[in-house]
Amino acid sequence: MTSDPAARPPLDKTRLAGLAPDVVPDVHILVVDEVPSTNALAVERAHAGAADGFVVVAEHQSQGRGRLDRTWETPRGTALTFSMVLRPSVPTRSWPWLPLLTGYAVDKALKALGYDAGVKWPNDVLIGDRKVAGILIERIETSEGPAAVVGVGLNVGMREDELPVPTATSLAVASGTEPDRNVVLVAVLSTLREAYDAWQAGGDATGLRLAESYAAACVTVGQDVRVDLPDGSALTGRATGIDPSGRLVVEGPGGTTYVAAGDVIHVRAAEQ
Ligand code: BT5
Repeated sequence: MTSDPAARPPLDKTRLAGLAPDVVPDVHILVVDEVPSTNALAVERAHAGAADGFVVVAEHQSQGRGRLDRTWETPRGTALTFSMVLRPSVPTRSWPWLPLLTGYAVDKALKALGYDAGVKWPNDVLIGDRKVAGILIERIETSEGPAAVVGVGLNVGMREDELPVPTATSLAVASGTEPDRNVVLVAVLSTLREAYDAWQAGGDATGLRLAESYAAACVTVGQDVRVDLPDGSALTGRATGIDPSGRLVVEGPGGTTYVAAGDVIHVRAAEQ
């Protein structure tokens, strides 16, 4: 593993800007050195007319955002922090699938690269029981219609002592080797684009198919969980599946509850 952070190879602007369409179709990648948040920049660009597939990736974020005003922290050069503008043609009622679709694609790309990853509903990607990637989706109205900004933070090269929280891990910590961020980015973007195109093309059956594939990759299904809800209450029970709308199905003492991703503060494995 690289011991000197300054020696970490930078993102390859030329290579990423010039990716051939057969490597990753329909993306245009902008590499920036430092921004407060790639999501904020992508939102700005979407308002200014950026097309579906515009991606901004930063060497460093100074104010990376998590969900619900939480923060996302990664030391310079150790992570992939990027956001993609999407302008889906599917009805907006299907858009709640976007965070799950993204988590599914990141998980699939990591598995293909040899990591033992899994998705935690709704949109965290884990290795073991530690978080390697987080996803933040923002939906906005632009003069060209509704758009979504899909933000992904993926811990790549951090050493154990560089991880921001004890619940985090990185690809380097998980495998003992620091992979090339350019290779990982291309793998994630191509898997994401493929999943997105299949979702857009799939019509009404897509939710069902996606629910099955997602459930198979999802470590939450089959676990006893505690779901913290915005009103301060908590739901406990066994997570038994994902419904065709992407909701988590929880069988509890009071019966079956369908939990939408937007309605949760935290999902945790229930204490035994
Ligand atoms: C997320 O929020 O997991 C969404 C993270 C999205 C980050 C990307 S980076 C590119 C784009 N631009 C942005 O500004 N954001 C997106 P949430 O589920 O709320 O998790 C946040 C929590 O994860 C924090 O409160 C910490 O406990 C923990 N955390 C912070 N940084 C982390 C990291 N690098 N790895 C793992 N966990 C982290």
